[in-house]
Amino acid sequence: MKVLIAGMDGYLGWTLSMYLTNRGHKVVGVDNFSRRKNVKEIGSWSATPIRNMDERTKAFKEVHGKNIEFYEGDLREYHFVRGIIKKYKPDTIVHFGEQPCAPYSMIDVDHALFTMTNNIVGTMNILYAMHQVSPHTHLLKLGTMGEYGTPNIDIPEGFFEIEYKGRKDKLPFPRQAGSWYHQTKVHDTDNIMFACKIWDLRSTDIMQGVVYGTRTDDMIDERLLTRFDFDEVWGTALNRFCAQAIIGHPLTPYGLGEQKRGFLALRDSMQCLTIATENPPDKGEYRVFNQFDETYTINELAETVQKVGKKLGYDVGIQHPENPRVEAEKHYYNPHHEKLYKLGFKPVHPLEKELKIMFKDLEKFKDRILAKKERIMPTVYWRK
Ligand code: NAD
Ligand code: USQ
Repeated sequence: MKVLIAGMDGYLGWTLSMYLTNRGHKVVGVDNFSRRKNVKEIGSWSATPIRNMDERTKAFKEVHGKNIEFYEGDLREYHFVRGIIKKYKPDTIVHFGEQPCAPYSMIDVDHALFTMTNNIVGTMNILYAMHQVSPHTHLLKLGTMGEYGTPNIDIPEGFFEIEYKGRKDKLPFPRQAGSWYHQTKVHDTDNIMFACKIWDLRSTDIMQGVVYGTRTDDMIDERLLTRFDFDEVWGTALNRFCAQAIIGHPLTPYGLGEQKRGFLALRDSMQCLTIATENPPDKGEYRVFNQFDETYTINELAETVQKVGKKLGYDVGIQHPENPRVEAEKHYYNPHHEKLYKLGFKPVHPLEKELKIMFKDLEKFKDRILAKKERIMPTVYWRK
């Protein structure tokens, strides 16, 4: 299949580009490198020393003998988006190309507006361009489990049957996002659903949980590593905890630490996205997959990292900083996730095994984590 990856330079984008190419797909990518710039802006960097895109694609060719094509460009520019989609007429567009970080979106009005416009405009441009020049293309769009929030009832995969005042309907499950970033995904969801309805486009909206991990099997050379963030703004929970354990910083479950989320390993995210790519929806179909492996409370994750760290000889402490976010710290959480399993998804590694791989990888970059140690404790508060 021909696959266009929007946001190819990112954590998931670079990883999927290699993964799909090695499965025989033809991959073309775009990115404007805003992630690299925005991480630098807050005084941080990736623990893994990531190469520039030219070096990455050359190293991939050298190591795996295959080509990955790349174009620098901004998804907010309609003519760029239309041009690339018209040229390649991809079977699938995997759309990662958004500002993905909740704390970054909560810094101030400028960061909130950047996140809103970047994410919503980029997705609108892709939808319009698909309609105009490539209506057969399948849009595989990265949304987030965080769109649903933490309601006191089970969370279905996108839609649910509801009876109200004696009448029944199948409706989109209510969204209750917890940051300006998560709100952009809700707006995208509405826009994609509408575009599928009026233009007969096809799309899979992936409600993905939090991804963790340092590698996939394609990264057999250090030049092929993907980024790995650990600071208070850009790092996600489990990745942060591993980096903290490596440098002897106490782990940081916020508040009570009983917040529950869906998680999946980077290699499992690749497997799921490949399954969705290779099993497209019908023309006019908008479908939702909840993409995660297991749910854990943040305390469970911290305790597991502590346990694995201790086995490997690290002295791992846990502290509970004041929660910088506005979120339920104790709540019901039971999201459904059957569709990907029905299509063949089999999670590859249990959590503890993946954590051991992460410890081993990150130990090599301990100095880079130590160098940004002052960027670990939270400074971005939702109620500031
Ligand atoms: P990332 O920031 O590493 O990757 C996104 C890439 O898109 C970056 O390289 C960035 O430079 C690029 N980009 C952003 N705006 C762009 C624009 N206007 N034009 C061109 N390129 C642009 O993020 P990630 O962690 O790889 O996440 C990828 C997607 O998956 C995001 O949409 C995110 O919201 C979603 N997601 C991520 C996770 C996770 O845990 N990493 C979980 C659920 C959903
Ligand atoms: N948390 C801590 N301590 C930390 C970091 C986080 O307790 O040091 C808590 C947060 O308060 C939150 C939970 O862990 O309750 C998850 O936070 P996170 O930073 O790991 O993830 P989140 O902000 O939700 O965002 C990440 C990705 C985003 C994706 C989302 C999936 O950055 O792109 O959309 O995970 S989900 O969480 O399902 O919405």
